[in-house]
Amino acid sequence: MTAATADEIARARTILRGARRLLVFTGAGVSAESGVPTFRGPGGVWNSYRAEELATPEAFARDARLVWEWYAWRRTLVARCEPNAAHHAIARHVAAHPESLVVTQNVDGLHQRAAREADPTRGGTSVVALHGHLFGVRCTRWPACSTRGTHVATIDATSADTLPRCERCGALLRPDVVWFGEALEATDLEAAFDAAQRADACLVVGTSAVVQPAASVAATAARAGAPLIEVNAEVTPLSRLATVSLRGRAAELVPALLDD
Ligand code: BV8
Repeated sequence: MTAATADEIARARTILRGARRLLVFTGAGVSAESGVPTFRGPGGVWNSYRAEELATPEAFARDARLVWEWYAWRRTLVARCEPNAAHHAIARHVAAHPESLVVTQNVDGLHQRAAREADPTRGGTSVVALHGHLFGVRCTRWPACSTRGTHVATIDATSADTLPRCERCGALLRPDVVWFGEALEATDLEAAFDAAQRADACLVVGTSAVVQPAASVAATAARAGAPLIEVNAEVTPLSRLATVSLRGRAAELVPALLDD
């Protein structure tokens, strides 16, 4: 479905490859070709669920089993997914340009896996995951209880009694993600907006740019003077801020923009 012209790709490529401090901002669309469903648009998971039903602290307080069932399903699905050519091209570029940064809304961990493959030393520190980690959990009594970290074991959400519990205090564990109505980690926001202010170019891949405050990261970079290059299957609210807005698939366009 690539509608981007060779001239648009060439112009975008010149801008991106000339950047020393590239900010890469991504959403669910960068992982679509890895088999991870997007939230909005055709086949999006929000189509069969309403975000308010599942991705909120109120939903978890009302029905933790249902929310864990949804996250258990996504964990099982994402565990079978691999980073695609877009994740790898981004990781290679960022490994070769250490002042660059990936800021993602995705919780699937695919950027971090590609980053560790491209640069085992810097690896995951080149990725800021604004909305948390699908394979992370934290105690529902956090920060009073300090339990928080990676949890890859299968979640049994068949009943409230089989939901994961904190080994330290016995309280329920929750997914370590940012739900609607919850604040993002201050350190993540600071890193993201600092990178946006300092970027000399911004590549936006696969986001509908409707979720805040994340979507403001790319807009901040554009307003601070960084040329914005957008890769998306559709027009988004960021398209009008883009120097070049490319219609097409991330796994096809991103390597064409970044690879040698
Ligand atoms: C907060 C959880 C305050 C993890 C998610 C203004 C300012 C601040 C807040 C708000 C505001 N206005 C409204 C709000 C409230 C709310 C919000 O933004 N609502 C929206 C819906 C209007 N924001 C919040 O609640 C945030 N918190 O502000 O707290 C606060 C402050 C202090 C103290 C207390 C509270 C928290 C938001 C985080 C919500 N959590 N996920 C999880 O389970 O995943 S958001 C969810 O949406 C995902 O993280 C997802 O990544 C994110 C954004 O979606 P996208 O990534 O863009 O994905 P989408 O499917 O929408 O689009 C995919 C795109 O890819 C499409 O454009 C498609 O065309 C394209 N595409 C598809 N295939 C391809 C492709 N492109 C290229 N190639 C392809 N192959």
